[in-house]
Amino acid sequence: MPEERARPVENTGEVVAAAIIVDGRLLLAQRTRPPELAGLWELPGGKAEAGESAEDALRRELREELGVEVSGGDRIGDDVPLPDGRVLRAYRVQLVSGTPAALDHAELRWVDERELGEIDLVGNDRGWVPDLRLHLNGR
Ligand code: 523
Repeated sequence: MPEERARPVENTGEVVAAAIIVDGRLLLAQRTRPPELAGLWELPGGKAEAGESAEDALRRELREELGVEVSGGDRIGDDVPLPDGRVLRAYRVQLVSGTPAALDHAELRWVDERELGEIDLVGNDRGWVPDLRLHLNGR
């Protein structure tokens, strides 16, 4: 029996998300898709490719989505398991060059601690808010 092939494809990779903080403000990006997430705000990022490190995925995704160069990648917050089997992880990264532009998002916004508590984040990113607050306050 072709049981192996009948099994649904399980995605085991990582989705990376970037916390970029400049002068006490965190960069958020407004999603355009899928329809159920359109209009909600997220830490920008995306799916790591096979064999790609989280740091490389962050650098590639932010180059593609924001037109900036970043470095670093210290973890923030907890892992978020996604329904497709992937895991979503947030990382603190530093802007190296460029000014973020909404190349793949509806809009970008720099939020302070108060605004972070008020903006409509995608559900998956909401658990990171307490840690993001600490970063906005302390560093
Ligand atoms: N999230 C999410 N929060 C968040 C990111 C970057 C991603 O909840 N901060 C979710 C949304 C999707 C999945 O992770 O369910 C993949 O993210 P996506 O769609 O931004 O990844 P891309 O850009 O690699 O995917 P394509 O649109 O297919 O290019």
